[in-house]
Amino acid sequence: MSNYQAENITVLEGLEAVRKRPGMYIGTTSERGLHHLVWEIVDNSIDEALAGYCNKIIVNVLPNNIIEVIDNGRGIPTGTHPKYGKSALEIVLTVLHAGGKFENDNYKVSGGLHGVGVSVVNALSEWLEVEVKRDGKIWFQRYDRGKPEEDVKIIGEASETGTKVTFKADGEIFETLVYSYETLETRLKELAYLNKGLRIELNDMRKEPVKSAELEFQGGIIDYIKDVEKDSIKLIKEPIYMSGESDGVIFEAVMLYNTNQRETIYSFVNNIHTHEGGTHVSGYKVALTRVINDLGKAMGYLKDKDGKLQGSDIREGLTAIVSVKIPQPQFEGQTKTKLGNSEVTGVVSSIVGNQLKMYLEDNPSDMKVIIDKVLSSKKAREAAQKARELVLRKSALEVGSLPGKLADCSSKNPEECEIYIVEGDSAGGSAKQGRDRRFQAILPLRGKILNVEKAGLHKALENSEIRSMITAFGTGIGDNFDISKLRYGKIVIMTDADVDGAHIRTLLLTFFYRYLVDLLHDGHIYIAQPPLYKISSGKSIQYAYTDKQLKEIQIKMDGENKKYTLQRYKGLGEMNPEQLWETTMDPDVRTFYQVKVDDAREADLIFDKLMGDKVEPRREFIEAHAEFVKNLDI
Ligand code: 28F
Repeated sequence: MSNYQAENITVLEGLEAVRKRPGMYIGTTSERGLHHLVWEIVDNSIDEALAGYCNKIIVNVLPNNIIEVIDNGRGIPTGTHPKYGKSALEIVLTVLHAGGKFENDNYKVSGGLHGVGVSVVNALSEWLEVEVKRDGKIWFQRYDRGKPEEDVKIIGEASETGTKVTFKADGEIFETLVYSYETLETRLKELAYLNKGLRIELNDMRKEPVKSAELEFQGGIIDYIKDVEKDSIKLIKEPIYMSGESDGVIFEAVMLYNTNQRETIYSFVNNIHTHEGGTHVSGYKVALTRVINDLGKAMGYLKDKDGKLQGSDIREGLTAIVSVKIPQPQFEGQTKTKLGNSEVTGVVSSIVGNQLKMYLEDNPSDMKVIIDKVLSSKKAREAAQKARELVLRKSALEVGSLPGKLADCSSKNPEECEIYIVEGDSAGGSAKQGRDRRFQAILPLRGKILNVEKAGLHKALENSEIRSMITAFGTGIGDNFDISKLRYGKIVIMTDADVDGAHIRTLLLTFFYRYLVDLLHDGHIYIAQPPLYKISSGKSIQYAYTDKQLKEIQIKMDGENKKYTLQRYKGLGEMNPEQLWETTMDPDVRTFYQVKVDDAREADLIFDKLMGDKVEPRREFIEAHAEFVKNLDI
């Protein structure tokens, strides 16, 4: 049997193999598989572009869903192939994987099936025609289900070069023969972004008027990231672009920061979207983390107390596109979209390490913005972590102890239970002794709780008083807040009636408003009203809760010519437990003020004015309220 016949049998067996098990070559025979036919052909043109010989590709969808792809590359070689004694063109179109680009080391791209070659498309087409302009001639061949109708022949002359492939997918193989314009445009647009300067035209000629897209991006992936991020709020004015080549790896990447919390990294190898990432992405991440940490310190934006910033914090709000082109990509992962080549990690991390460092040194304002964003991400993460721990610890504590300072009540029914937040140990002591321990719990606070105004949740959670309260309440905080876990129906703020007491109360209301606002919404927060004065005359003791009440009592006393002594309560600690109970805690006698959300909001606004950063509003507020100041803390 001659070499020629042997080759023919190989070709026939190859085409039969493809037609028998198309899924082995193009994944499915559904709409996705149908579009893979186009990607295989287009990828060969892209290869020509990558090799530097093609800068224009046209994709036409003709009536009856015939696809036509035209490029202005060198044209598939047509000379007699030394091994097969036939035109190289026929070999490329009929021998499996003879697309040849597998062998030599230019950059085989592919539509995601890693370049099974145009011969597969040929085998799966009812018919296919190829037209090559090369060496001043136009070469032509037509195939039926992959089998040449006749030898390659010259059908004309041409001065330019290029390849045109026209084909009709085989209705015997595919579930559908209808192409989606959107699917074609989306992928062709991505290819145009990934191959800057390449012009790709798409024309849908299946019906009038023709629908077309002209896809060409001189900015390449810079244009890509601007399009992807067109609706987001950017933190840095321009995307950061890096590129380089070494050890046969062509690399480029572009990145920007926006105000959201997501990390978005699109990565590609030879234009294949590596959804599962791989060594090119890890190389990029390693370098990014190193540069932000090292440069952050060197430029004085990071203090030692900030510690080493974690990659995940650094990548919050980051969008990046990483694209490498390598001759022999090894794909791994579930869907074969993870790059495995280990040599790529080092190449990418050194290019990014150098170029990102240079860029940020030249743009310190960008560096500052990035560091600020990363630090706030870090703090938010830590706060969330602490809040989770609180909840965990609380549930752990559930079995045993709650905050040491808490004198809990015996009832476990939140409806009837109330917790008093009391300022200072002396008042705390009287409250513990004076209370009804069946339904009244006492949590003494030592000194001022944190000024949560400027601190933020992470800082607030570092404050033990605040942590005690959250643990005692049982609801958790932040993302973990769950009001159904509240352990008390009433949370009662019981502070002294002096300036300090008012300050503590404002701090507490601000904290509740900022971090536990649902407790306010649901009406769980109260303010105890201890008496301001004790009027004693002989055995009888009366209490006045307001100046007005005092006046009325005094007028009455005077009217009856009674001698009386008057005591102004400066602090709760001046009352003994019985007095505290009968004036302030006994449900039958006491007056509580139930806090509304706007009270707390008012407190928050006042707090912001008095304790926030802006000086002007504070001055205005004090001047406006000076006349009401009775006992100003000097
Ligand atoms: C519409 C589809 O398929 N374009 C292609 C070329 C160019 C060459 C090539 C293709 C080398 C020897 C295996 C030309 N001159 N468009 C396309 N353009 N294949 S496919 O070579 C094939 C390999 O056989 C080409 C010099 N080197 C390569």
